[in-house]
Amino acid sequence: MIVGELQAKRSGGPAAGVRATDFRKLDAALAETSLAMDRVLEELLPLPGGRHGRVQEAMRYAVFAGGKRLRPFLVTTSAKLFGVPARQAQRVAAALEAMHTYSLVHDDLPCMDDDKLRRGKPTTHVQFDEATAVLAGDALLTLAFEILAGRETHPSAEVRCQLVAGLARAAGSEGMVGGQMMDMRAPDETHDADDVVTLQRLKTGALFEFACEAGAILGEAGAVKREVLRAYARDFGLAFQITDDLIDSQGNASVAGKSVGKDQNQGKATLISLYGIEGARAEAEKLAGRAAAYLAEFGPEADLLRALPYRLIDRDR
Ligand code: GRG
Repeated sequence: MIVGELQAKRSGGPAAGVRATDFRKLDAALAETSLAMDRVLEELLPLPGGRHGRVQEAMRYAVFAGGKRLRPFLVTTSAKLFGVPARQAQRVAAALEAMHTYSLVHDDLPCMDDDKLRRGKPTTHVQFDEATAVLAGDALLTLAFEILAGRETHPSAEVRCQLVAGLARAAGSEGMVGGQMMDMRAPDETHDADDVVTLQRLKTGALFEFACEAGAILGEAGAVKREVLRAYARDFGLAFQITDDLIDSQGNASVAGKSVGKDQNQGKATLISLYGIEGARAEAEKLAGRAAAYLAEFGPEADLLRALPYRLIDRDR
């Protein structure tokens, strides 16, 4: 198990080489997922054609803008724990990436966060126009369900229904959309730490939870393993979000690939405004450790998942 070793390295212990090796393996696996995902998305996204080709161009622009493909990595890596065929996991991963991309396209619109830059490139509405960006987001959202419902995703209709229902719940008003609603209202309201955690768990965490649980759904795993993966994803997601906020607050646009300092300018409550930089960083470390510890249920086959939260909280350094 690598968790202890990773923690030892963090505190300057003797396992320095081990952590570097595990991070290297993880980086290689992330790069491999990214390439595989590009191939699968290339195949599943409609080719631009006809008088409506512009919306398909915008869908492709947003999907191939250079995202980290983290959610696909979580789907395919959790699916491997249950011996799920790669093709099935990749289809679910592609569906989730389509959903995630829709959320970013809409989040960047002038009526929401009004961002001009995403992943270091002009946002979709800047590159095309607002109406095209709204439609491209809508089409990506619906494409996600079309992929999940396809017979190639899993031979069992029951499993496909569970995937469709799981993604709908994670993305809807009790999940990501609900979190976005809270976020939109945030500057007008006061928030304590519990409110911020709820907001982040809905807005960012719900899709991560689905990503990890999807592997277990595909593998028709029992309730305990499903819940363990969800618990891992909840803490992982929060640690990830805190790190994203740290990057935003430190104003490094080249790391962020987007405009930074906006949370503070818009008066949004984050765990950084409540805990301070060092407090938030300590919280992210605690959550990363707890996320990894949830995976005690699994053996070394879960080592990449154990290393991932540590890798991600390292992004702001
Ligand atoms: C519009 C319904 C709707 C929801 C938007 C996810 C979201 C909700 C908004 C994104 C705002 C934001 C910057 C959140 C911080 C965490 C986050 C989700 C970052 C983007 O995810 P990454 O870093 O993105 O995985 P890449 O570009 O790598 O795919």
